[in-house]
Amino acid sequence: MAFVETLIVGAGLAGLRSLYALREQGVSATVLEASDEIGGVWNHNRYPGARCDVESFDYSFSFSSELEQEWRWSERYPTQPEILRYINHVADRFDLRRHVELNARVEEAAYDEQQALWSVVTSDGRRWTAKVLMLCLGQLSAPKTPAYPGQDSFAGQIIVSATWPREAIDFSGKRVGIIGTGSSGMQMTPVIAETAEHLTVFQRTANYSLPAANAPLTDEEDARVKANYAERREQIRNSPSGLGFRPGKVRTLEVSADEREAALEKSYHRLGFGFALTFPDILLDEEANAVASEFLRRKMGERIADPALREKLVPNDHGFGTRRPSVDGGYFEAFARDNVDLADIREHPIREFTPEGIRTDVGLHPLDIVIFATGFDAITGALLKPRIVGRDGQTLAEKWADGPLTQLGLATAGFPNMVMVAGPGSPSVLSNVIVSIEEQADWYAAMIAKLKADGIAEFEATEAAERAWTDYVQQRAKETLYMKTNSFYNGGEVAGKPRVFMPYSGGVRHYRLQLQQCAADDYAGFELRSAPAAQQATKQAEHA
Ligand code: NA7
Repeated sequence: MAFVETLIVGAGLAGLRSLYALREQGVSATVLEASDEIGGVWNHNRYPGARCDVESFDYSFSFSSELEQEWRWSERYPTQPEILRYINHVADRFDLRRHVELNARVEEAAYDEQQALWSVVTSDGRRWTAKVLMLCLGQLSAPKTPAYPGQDSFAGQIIVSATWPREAIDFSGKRVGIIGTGSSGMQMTPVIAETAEHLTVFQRTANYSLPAANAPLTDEEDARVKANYAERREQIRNSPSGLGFRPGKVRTLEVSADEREAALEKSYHRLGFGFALTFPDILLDEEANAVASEFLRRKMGERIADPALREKLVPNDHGFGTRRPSVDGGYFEAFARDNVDLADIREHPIREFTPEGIRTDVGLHPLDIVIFATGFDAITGALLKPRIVGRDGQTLAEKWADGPLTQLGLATAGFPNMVMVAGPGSPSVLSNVIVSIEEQADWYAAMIAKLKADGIAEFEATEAAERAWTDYVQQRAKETLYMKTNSFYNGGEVAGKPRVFMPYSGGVRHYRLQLQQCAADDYAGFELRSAPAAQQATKQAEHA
């Protein structure tokens, strides 16, 4: 059984960045990674067209100016293979790999209250003990796949976008079906359409999307950004979602219709996700949101020539941004091809799979390959996959049965010496997640080093603090339109999941200030104990 000061679970961006931060603080750490490769979601989501919809320069680490200067992104929005290369480069460049155990899927982590130690078992029976357990399991990393009647009888191949096989899939001469029209489905559609004999996109909910305006990065642009990278990072850290965009100052309905149109038109072409901040109230006020939504519906409509198809592909059941929109590279245009069809499975649901394909109530779609691009059990799904047992034998799943409870998105009461990165209660999926990861990783590393220096055996979030923060997260969400529709922000993506808003919507800057304040107040909201609570209790009982 190996002992390490901190055990990190997950070798994606969060796990590797946390490992780096801890090492800088002189804290030993090992990362346990279930896969045989590092990279997290960027290792698993290898589907054609997979790409980040945050710009390359900003979807990257800021801790090393040498790294910033030497890495050359090739396009405005990075592809999955390029991000995976970047992650591998970082691991080699900073010698992180030797602290990573691959093929180590954590099955159970249990807290020993007497020793104040986490004991971790992997699926192959290996064991570790650690003082601190750091969960870096991702936000959109526990895939959610449907189970249709007859699915096992399908004679073709079923592929899940989030666990895409390593070997290349040849779509030529194949009849392909994609189920799901979130970012993953929208990204892969135009790419697969190019080679498949026929492609059917099965849509349940139409989604908003903006054109990505992707382009190769020129040497001039590369040099321009690198000359002022620190300034750019500062702007990013101080923007609401860590994307560098500042919200417009004037409210939507305070300007004339012409000015409104001009402002929306300008950001539509230049900003990607920044479109949501054209006016400060687009995600806060229904009237303002209706204006932005109507504008986008019109824009999406202009990309679809066939009126019947337009009616189906343009969303009409929720406001822009209340669910995660997409940034696409030719999704709507793909439907103009002769080999691409839409199947509206809201109107005509999937009844069953047969050996030949998918049957809806209007007939059979003969298929050779079916792709599930059906999303994730978001934010809490991956955290609840291993059995995590805290004090008094309580599991994390039991503790969070009615929704996640966290002090500042950092930790939860009853689970001493356990923290999570970019989890519920933090900006998480509402932010450029790398900004959130770096912020927390450095904060945790400093905290863990300080507690080590001060001889603290145990730190634990208090119930009062986590109740207050969780209520505050809900209250901030109520100031927005995010609870107006079901989404993976609020548990609406999984039947039976508690419907609570999970990420913190107050922005990365405000979140950082809260973290700083917590540390400045001697880790307010945490109990710091020089000896484990259980030992103290035993001693008190002996003295009594
Ligand atoms: P999303 O955005 O959660 O999209 C999942 C899609 O799959 C969405 O259109 C769902 O429709 C659809 N879905 C889910 N379950 C079903 C079933 N049972 N039948 C039919 N359709 C279904 O996940 P993505 O992977 O596309 O995007 C996540 C990415 O966003 C992530 O990789 C980051 O890049 C950011 P619904 O809306 O639920 O009706």
